[in-house]
Order: sequence, then C-alpha cells, then structure tokens
Amino acid sequence: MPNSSQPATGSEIFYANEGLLSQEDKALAETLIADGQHHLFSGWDKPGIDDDKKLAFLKRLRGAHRSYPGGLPGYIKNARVLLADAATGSNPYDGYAPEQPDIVDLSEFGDAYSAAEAAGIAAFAQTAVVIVAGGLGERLGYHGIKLDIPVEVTGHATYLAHYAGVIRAASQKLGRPIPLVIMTSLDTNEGTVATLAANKNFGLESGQITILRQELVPALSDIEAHLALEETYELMMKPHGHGDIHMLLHSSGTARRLAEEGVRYLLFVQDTNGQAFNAAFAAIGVSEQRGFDFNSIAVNRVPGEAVGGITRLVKSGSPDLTINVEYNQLDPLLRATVSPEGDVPNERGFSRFPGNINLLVIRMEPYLRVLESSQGIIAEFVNPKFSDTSRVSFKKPARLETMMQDLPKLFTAGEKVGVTIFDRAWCFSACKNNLAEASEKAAKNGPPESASSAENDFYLAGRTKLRSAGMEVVDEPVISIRGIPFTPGPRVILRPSFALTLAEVQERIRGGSISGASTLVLDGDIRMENVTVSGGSSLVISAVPGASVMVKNLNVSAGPTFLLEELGDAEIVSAETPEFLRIRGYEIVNQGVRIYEVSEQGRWELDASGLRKIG
Ligand code: UGB
Repeated sequence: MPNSSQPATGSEIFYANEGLLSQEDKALAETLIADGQHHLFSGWDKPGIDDDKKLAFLKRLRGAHRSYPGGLPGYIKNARVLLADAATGSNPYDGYAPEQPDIVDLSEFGDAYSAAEAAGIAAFAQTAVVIVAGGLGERLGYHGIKLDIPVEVTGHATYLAHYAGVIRAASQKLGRPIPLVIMTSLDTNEGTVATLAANKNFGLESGQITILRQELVPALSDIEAHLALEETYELMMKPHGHGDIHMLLHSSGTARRLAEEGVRYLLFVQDTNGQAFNAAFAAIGVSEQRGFDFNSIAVNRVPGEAVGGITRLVKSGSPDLTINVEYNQLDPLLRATVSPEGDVPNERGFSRFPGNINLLVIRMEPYLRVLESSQGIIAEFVNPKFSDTSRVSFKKPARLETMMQDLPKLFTAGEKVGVTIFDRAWCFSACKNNLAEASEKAAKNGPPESASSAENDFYLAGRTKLRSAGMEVVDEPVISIRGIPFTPGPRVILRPSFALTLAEVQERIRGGSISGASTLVLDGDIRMENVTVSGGSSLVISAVPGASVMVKNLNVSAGPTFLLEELGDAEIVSAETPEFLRIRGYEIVNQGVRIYEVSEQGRWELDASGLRKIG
C-alpha cells in the first residue's frame, strides 16, 4: 500500500481496488501496467468511491482488447513501431518513383466494354457485395445514417434500397442469392439494423445479409503509445478507418464462409455512390479477363481533390507496388519525384494518376491468404500532430488507422494489381459534401459531390443508357441550384429490376425519344418500342416479378408530372423541411402522375389505347 504522505502509483491504487475485479479484468489491467500504462489507474479513488465507474472503465478496456487482433498489448506494440517511424519523419515512399499502373480503359462504350460487362455479370454469380457504411457523413451535415439518404427524390429510393435492388435483381437473374455484407460502426449500426427491419431487408433473404460492426480503437497521447484518457475512468476512443472491414471479414469468419459458399470475388462499395453498379459488372469482367487479384475502379482525377491517386511505385531492388497514394501524400510524392510542380493538371486537365474511388474488386483466393497472414490488420498508419520539434508529445491524441484500399501493401506472391478507368459520372458520384462546400468546389470546376450532384448524375446515367440503346435524348440546359450545376431533365430512372447491364437496356429499348424536363421511371420486366416522352411530361411503369410489359408507339406529352422546385432561403433552414431535401436545395413534387402499375403476373401491352393483359 502507498505511503500516506505520497500519492499512490497506478499499480498501488489498482491493487487496492483489485477485490472489485473479475479475473479477466485483473489479468488485463496487470498486463497493461506491466506495459507502462500505469497512468490508466493512477487517478482511481480508493475502494468504495466511484466503483461503478471503475467497472465501466474496465469494460471499455476489455471491449477494446477483445476487438483488436492481438488485444491491447498488440495495439500498443504496433503503435510504438509506427510512432517511432513517425518521430523520425520517415517517408514510406522514400526511394520510390511513381509510374502508371496497369490500366484498362473502359471510359467509352464499345466492344471491349460489352465483352467485359458480359464476363462480369456471369462472374457476379460468385461475387459478394461489401458496403462500408461506418462513416458519419460529417462533411455532409446529415444526421441520420447515409444509407438512408434518397439517391433521388422522384421515387425516393435510398442508397440502401438501390444497392439492395441491384442485389435482389441479380440474385433473381443469376439464380443464386448474392451475399451482402454491411460494415457498420457504433454510430451507424442501430440505424442500419432498424432500416433493414423496417423494410423487410428490401426483399433480400435474411441469410443473405451479414452485418459486421467496427469498434473504435484507443487514442494515443504520446510517442510512448500511452493510451489517452478523456478523464479518470474514461478511455478516449477514435475511429480506426474503413480498413477495419478486412479485419472484421477475417475475425468473424465471414470471408472464409463466403469462400466455402463459392464466392470468388468481393466487390467493395462506399455508402453513397449511386453510380457504383453502372461500372461494377464490367470491372469484375476485367478482373476475370486480366486475372487481376485486386482491381481498383478509378476515374480521371482532378488535381488536389480528396481522392487518392493510384500509382505503380518503383524502386530498384524492391518489387513494384501498385497502390493508392492518399490525397494528402500525393503532392509531396510528386514534388519529390516526377513532377517538381506537384499535383498539377496534365495536358488533358487531369492529375497524372487515376483517382481511387474505393470501388474495389478483390479476388477471394489471395484475399484469404493475406487475411490469414495479417489477421486482417491491413497496413495501419498513424498521423500524429507533434506539438514541437522534439517530436515526442502531440497537439491532440492520435490513433492507428487503416484504409481498405491499402490491401496490396501486403501482397507478396506476385499478385496482379490493376486499375479499370471509367467515365467519372458513370461510375462515381458520391454524396459527401454540404451545399456550401459543394458550391465552393463547383466554383473551382471540381466535382461538388453533394446530394444534388449525386442525384443529377443518377439521372444522367439513365439518359446515357437510353442513348446507348439508340433512343433520342435531348437534355435541358444546365441550371445552377445554390451554386451547383443541375440538368433539370429528362430525369430517367431505370431500376435494377428493369436492367442490370448496359446490354440489357440495349436489348429492351427500340427507338423513341425523350426531351424536356420529362420523367421516365421503369421498374420491372418492361420493353419499349417507339415511345416518345416530351414537354416535361412523365411516364412511370412498375411491374411485379412475373409480369412483362411491352410499351409500343406511345406518345406522352402532357398530364400531371414531377415538378422540380427549388427551396427558398427560409425553407432550406426550416426544421419542417426534411434534412434529405435541405442537403440538396430543392424538392421534386409529384403533381399526381399516373403510374402504370402492373400487379398481376402475365404478358401486358401498353399503347395509345391503354394498358391491357395479352397473356
Ligand atoms: N467508412 C467506414 O465504414 N468506417 C470508417 O471508419 C470510415 C469510413 P470517407 P475518405 O472515394 O471519395 C476515401 O470518409 O476516407 C466508410 C478514400 O480513402 O467518405 O476521406 C464510409 O462510410 C479516398 O482515396 O472517405 O476517402 C464511406 O462509405 C477516396 O477514394 C467510406 O468508408 C475517397 O474515399 C469512405 O469514407 C472517395
């Protein structure tokens, strides 16, 4: 026991309290004390005071210990190694020069695109979709889970409804339930589970969905990796990053189970990219065709934007490494090597290296190997902000982080890493920024990545598909809504139940035209021949599974429609206005559009004389 004239040390006061603790907690605390973490206990009171707080504190420590492979001692050990490197200011890319990675360019449609898409939709039968949805959307200023945000406010399909719609349609088409894994966090788990329950899993079987919840990791207060306290009895915890998905797929046994069920590819998708499945099938096809073990779907990157650049790093005596260089590290790397002026536009106006959008196709076999050897801890890093040049203490606590795109850093056996480039708006339009930030980006000709630009691109993808099928599409002139460019029409929504691939759209549409601020929504097994939608009118057709509808020689040019109405200054801040509208600055009002709803199975026809069953 401590001498009464001196304050008790962490270990003394801890032992004074040991009667409170379970064997497991005691063993963990002893390990931590032996590992130099006495301070965690030094502020404790004597037994009888705040005992409930002591137990809650130990529960938190236990949780952090259990959720990290190697437990807290492993975390502290990894942290010390990384912090020592950070203190010396060592550059992970020292000696490497960036070169172009192995790129397949599918930014235009054509034979190569069609062949890749055909190979990919077949391989999708052995693919599982993994959505990382643990992020909070702080930049967006939205308070719910991002998966609940409608990707479009004509039919109000949320991101999760849209993704699930693709998986449902693909499962039906391919005759196999496509597995869906969703990574949640403390912030998003409850909301995600509630949304799935409220929507009956969006028609997916419950066994089809796996939820993996990521945990926070302890913050580190200095170079010695002392775990940071908010206050006595309160451990400071921080997010570990989207790379947790690999750890969770490993530690939960999900990756191995999926492999045993025949899954050959994992497709990783961010929470709010409504364009992801326009490109995903062709990208999976490229992985098949080229034997890519790790295939990053990428875009032409705008210099300075917050997406990483994918480069092949070359250094004599070391194997080449094709990897995402995160946006904060790209400019210094370029300055030190191939571009003294830094991350500046090339002759085409883009950054030298393709932009990572964290839409990844990973082959299961090498993935399992890497998970096994790393326990799923993928290339952790630490980014401490040192308080002075002695590089010992921090301005604020740091933590270890991981990024899901860093997996190739652990490849060792000659795995093939490649990049597939698509047209940007076709494969990527995230909903990440609030209107003020988005309009600043737009003013600098950068991608706004707001809810409005994401919706704009969602309709654009619909128009692009119709055009590729030979339909005449006449765009309205672009307007600006709160500083963000928006094309008011035609607004085209082709649900996954209508077509998953470009080839299917091309097969289902013959001739016809669409123009003005018109709306076309097709949901189900529908074919159109010589259909005209014009004058800001609307055509909405929805058919249940088992019903097929042939729409022929129809001309829609009047009637109630969907009106785009901008929100006024008062409405945009009003608590009465739903937040999903406030983050986009407009609403789309249904004036009472007639919906051709086919709720009975069989063959149907719709033409100028109306809708009727023909078989
Ligand atoms: N996410 C989680 O699930 N858990 C976490 O702990 C953190 C995030 P951000 P970031 O495509 O625009 C990435 O925060 O990290 C989920 C790439 O690193 O939106 O700034 C979250 O829910 C970058 O190279 O992105 O940047 C969301 O679904 C570039 O690709 C996803 O992870 C950039 O995304 C991304 O989280 C981009």
